Amino acid sequence: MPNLYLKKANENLPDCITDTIIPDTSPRILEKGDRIILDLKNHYVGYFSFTMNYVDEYIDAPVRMYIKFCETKQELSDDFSKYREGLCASWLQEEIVNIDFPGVYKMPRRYAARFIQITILNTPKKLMLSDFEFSSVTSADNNTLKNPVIHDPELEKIDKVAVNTLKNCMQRVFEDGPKRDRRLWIGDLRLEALTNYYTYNNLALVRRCLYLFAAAERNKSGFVPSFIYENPIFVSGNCFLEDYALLYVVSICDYYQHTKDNDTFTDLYDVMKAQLDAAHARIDNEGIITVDENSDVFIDWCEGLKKTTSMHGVYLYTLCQFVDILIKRKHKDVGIYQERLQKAQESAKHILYDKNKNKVINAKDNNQYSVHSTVWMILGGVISGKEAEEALQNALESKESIKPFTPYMHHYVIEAMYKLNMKADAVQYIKKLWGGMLALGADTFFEVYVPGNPEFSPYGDRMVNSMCHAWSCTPAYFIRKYLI
Ligand code: RAM
Repeated sequence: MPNLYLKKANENLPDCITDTIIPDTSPRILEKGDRIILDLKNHYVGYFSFTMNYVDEYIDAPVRMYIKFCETKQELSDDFSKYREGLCASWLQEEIVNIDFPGVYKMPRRYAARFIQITILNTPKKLMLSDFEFSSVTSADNNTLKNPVIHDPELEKIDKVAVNTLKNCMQRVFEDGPKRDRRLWIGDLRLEALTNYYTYNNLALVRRCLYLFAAAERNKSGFVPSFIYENPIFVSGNCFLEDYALLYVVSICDYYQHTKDNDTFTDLYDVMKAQLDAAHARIDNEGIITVDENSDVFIDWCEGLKKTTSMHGVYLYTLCQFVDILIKRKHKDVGIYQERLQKAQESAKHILYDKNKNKVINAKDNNQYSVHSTVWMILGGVISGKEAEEALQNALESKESIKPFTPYMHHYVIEAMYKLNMKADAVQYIKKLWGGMLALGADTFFEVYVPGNPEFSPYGDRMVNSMCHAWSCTPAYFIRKYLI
């Protein structure tokens, strides 16, 4: 079967749509030590080429250049040689190229950039650079992009940048970041696909990504890997985040709700079931999912975050969507999953939530108080209405609670707000977070943005952060779904 999944995934490779950007029309005469900066005027993903020629005399030695591709202005002044290695330094987009002869020079690699900086490291003679071209690539087709009227000017700007973020991550798959990691991650896919339904509506791309995960090698428990590679060959990822495995099921449910594509749902049914059954096997004798040294769970990039409550919430959230579809389809398995959902919700009410304090706090997570636990209990249907609204407000305002870090987790905070009909709070939250990135001049939204701490990186050095990151594109989804 996995091969069949792969065959289906590769039936229609996405069309690659290209656009040519000419950052500068004037030729530049340069000597050793000179530096120029080209501004593409927006963030793009693609391929760069230019022409090199001699000026007075033929250049009788190779010309050596240092070329740096920068997603933001700040990167132009970053010294990549000072990078404190957390992730591999080769993610930094820099090249030393040696050009032997005059003519057109096409750089073979794909880059994600707004700015291109060229430094002439060595040349015996003057040279001329001209015909700069950046061929941008994406599988997002502007002809299918919905262009709704957004009356609030700040939200309109946020929407535009969010759509640009999505567009640049839409390649052969929904990449997480076109600079880094350039692969298909489940958590990112789920949010990109959601936003895609309200923007480009490229359904073939979503379907392809869903089949790719079905084709992947699962671990002993039956969980799908959290990421895969597919270019030039298919390779399963070696990381098994259990919340991501469940969100894969959610992604199929979202896709089904949006398309009513029965064939895909039926094809992928056993893989979905395997994810839910693997999670069910982790339920302890108190009815709560186990998170321990044998399980890997993401939730957010917060140091020291306890994850049992959130993981249990992700499990409930997934079951809710799954059961909803099984009911609609009058599926024979509905009873099994409905019963599991009810039981797991009941256990959560008793064990994970303190009703007297109206606080999501419990011994399973060493009484740690976090926005994450509160949000996932709301999304999992454990608390609702005014009680939930108050619990969420308190968690967000409390000095003691752990707060979300990534735009990924912020997405789920906002989703919880909309579930509770807290529309004004949701808009304020979007403006504070994504508006904050806009104020920094964002052309695309970042992988991490911590207000007041612009240097923060989960990898130990900001230079390797991805500044166009899929999981940050969802304001376009919220704005288009709820505010228009
Ligand atoms: C990082 C990336 C990716 C995310 C994983 C969990 O490698 O930011 O987008 O999904 O973490």
